[in-house]
Amino acid sequence: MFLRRTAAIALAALLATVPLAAAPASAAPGAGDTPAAAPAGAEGPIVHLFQWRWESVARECEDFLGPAGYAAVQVSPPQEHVVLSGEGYPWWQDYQPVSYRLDQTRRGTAGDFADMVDRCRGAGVKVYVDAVINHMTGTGSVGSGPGSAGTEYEKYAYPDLFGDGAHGYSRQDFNVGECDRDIEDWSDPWEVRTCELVGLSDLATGDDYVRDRLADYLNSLVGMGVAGFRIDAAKHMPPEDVEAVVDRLEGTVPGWDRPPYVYQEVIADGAIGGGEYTHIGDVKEFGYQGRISELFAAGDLQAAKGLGEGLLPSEDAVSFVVNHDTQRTHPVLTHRTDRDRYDLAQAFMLAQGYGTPKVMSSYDWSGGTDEGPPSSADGTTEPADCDGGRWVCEHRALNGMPGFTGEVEGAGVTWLDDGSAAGRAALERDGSGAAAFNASAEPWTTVLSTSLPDGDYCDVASGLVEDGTCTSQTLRVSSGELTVTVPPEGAVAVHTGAVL
Ligand code: LM2
Ligand code: CA
Repeated sequence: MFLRRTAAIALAALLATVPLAAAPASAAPGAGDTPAAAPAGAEGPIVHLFQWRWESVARECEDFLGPAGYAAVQVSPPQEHVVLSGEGYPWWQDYQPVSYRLDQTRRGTAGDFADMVDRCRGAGVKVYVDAVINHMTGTGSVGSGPGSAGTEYEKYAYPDLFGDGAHGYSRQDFNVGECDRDIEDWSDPWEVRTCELVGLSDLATGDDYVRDRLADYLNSLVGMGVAGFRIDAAKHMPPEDVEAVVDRLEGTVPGWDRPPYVYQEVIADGAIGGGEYTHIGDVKEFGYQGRISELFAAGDLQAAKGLGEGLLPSEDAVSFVVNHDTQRTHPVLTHRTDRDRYDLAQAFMLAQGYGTPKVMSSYDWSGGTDEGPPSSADGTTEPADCDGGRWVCEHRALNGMPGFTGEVEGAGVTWLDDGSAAGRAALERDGSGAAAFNASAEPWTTVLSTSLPDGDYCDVASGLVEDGTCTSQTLRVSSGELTVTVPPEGAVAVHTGAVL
């Protein structure tokens, strides 16, 4: 253990001193004779439909996500999970895998899952899966049992990973021989990556057997048309381990003709930086998340113009205002604290152009932060309903803003306001879009000087183009001028992809 630890510290020190540019690039598609390819860059905004049933996601892809311009939907973990009836079926059951079977989870069957992937693809929306690959179960109220699909397990013993009896994990497939306790010293990268995260049995991701099983799981999803992965707890695995699994992924997603997109959960701190993982795939930028929520909570839109400075390069980052963890643990700006301002922050993120934006769509809770989504008595999740109840459906309030993000991709940013009001800002994405944001209680009428072509545009901050007509107000650009009245705590946005 001592030797391994010393080597790991030396490696961490080395990684910290290697300039980012020297990080090895993954093989290009078609290079050599392996199917592995460089993970694809994202192709537009993502929405996280947290805890939604598969058939509800399928319906939402068709009814809203495709028409609104979302490129992808992130779904909650699809693998068999623990069932904690004694704890009221908390949402985080899903982050304790029992096997990689999709047969039966709280969100539906394997058939429902496959149908969702097909229907979302038909609507032009990719499905990204939350991949829990750092660990299996923990030591909660239930230390063993059948999982959601009936597989027997106990901590460090998962005999049947794929339902065919061919492969399992046993004690040797975990880091328990290296470190058999919780992470205590978070300043030590070796410990963060080898010991147990909140008691969860930590997989020996350095071993080929484990890497092969993880790749079997992810490739079975790719084979169904799953087009990307959020790598859960990536920070808790050495970059070379994550890379070894990503290198094993199929090079082409059926129906999308490109490799899977990979983005990683790395909550960067003094010990571990996001830049250690950007050669593998994109990284969730928690620095952006912290700043945008604080600046919007404070109503400082002028300062928000500088969001992104000093963070990961935009092309390596996934940007977000909240995720399912921060809305519970650091609720600075959420649907519960200040709904209008929070919606405004997500709209601003979609317009500003830093990173690949990921919109959060939540369910509300009243019985504490562990409370699961609306469920039946057996812990099975109920269909999502945006017309009432606890499903918040924040993504619906953003209307056609994701289409704005897609249309203006790559265009430079020019600020159009005069900078005189802290709570008001307007921008142009050069030649392709313009938007104005108003974090104040009064409406804001202003004339924007824009390089957008003359014409009638749909306001996608409050509507969408449906069957050639705008469901909201139409705004006219004439001789390079666009007059807008931005509602209190609201936005106005137009782009060249939504012209009437
Ligand atoms: C993540 N990203 O890296 C997820 O975003 C986060 O939601 C997950 O934690 C975490 N990593 C592990 O996948 C959640 C939840 C924890 C919960 C775990 C496992 O936030 O509270 O831990 O999932 O279900 C729970 C109990 C905890 C207990 C542990 C093990 O809350 O008290 O620790 O299970 O039984 C003894
Ligand atoms: Ca680990």
